[in-house]
Amino acid sequence: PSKMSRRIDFYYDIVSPYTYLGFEVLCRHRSVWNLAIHFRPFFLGGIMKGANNRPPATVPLKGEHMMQCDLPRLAKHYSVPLVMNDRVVEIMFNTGTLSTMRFLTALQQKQPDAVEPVSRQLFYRLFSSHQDVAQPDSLRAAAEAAGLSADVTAAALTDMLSDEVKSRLKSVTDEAVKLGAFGSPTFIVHTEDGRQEMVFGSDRFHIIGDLLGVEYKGPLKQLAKL
Ligand code: GSH
Repeated sequence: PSKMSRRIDFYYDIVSPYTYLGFEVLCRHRSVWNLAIHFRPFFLGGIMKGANNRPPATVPLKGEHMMQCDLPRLAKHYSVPLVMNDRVVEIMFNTGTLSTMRFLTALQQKQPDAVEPVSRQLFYRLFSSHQDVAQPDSLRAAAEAAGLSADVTAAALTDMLSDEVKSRLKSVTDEAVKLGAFGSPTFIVHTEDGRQEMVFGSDRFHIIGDLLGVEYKGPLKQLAKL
């Protein structure tokens, strides 16, 4: 990142469909807005606990609206290949993403440049091809699709089981709660005059633009290479 780049810390969990939208749209703005994006994988379950929040879909009508209307509309608007179905819901609410986020945390430690492409593959697996993202074989497949070597992937699969990685994920999650996070995606926008502003949601890019002093010109529909 150049001296002049604008910094955004992106706190996220793969489990969240709105976060998939936010992740892709943020990455599309990297060159347009000259962003230095710092990826901060966290665990949304821990955020919910720490913030005493509940997933929005625990209100049945809201959950149904998100699944049937809001997310399909947004996927089209942002041109992100997200398709909600029962399999996704089962993974979101039953399997969860604790091991997924531990894997990304392990990668972050030794191979920080791998975090973005592997996250993209994991989002794609969960929300487009509707495949598992928790088992070691699934993590390996996502890492391979992102172009990681077998050695790097094997090391991360071992590291993710260590106390160090587990507590690192916990401390990033706690740090996010301290910064005011109550859900995903959470952006910490570093303003020109040195403030840090918390922004929640994939639907606030116009506000992020305001905070950075740049114009949001829409979702930039071109897809990142998978
Ligand atoms: N309006 C936001 C957006 O468009 O991105 C909604 C994002 C959202 O609902 N995220 C969920 C969450 O953490 C996870 S999928 N919600 C916490 C909350 O709404 O309090």
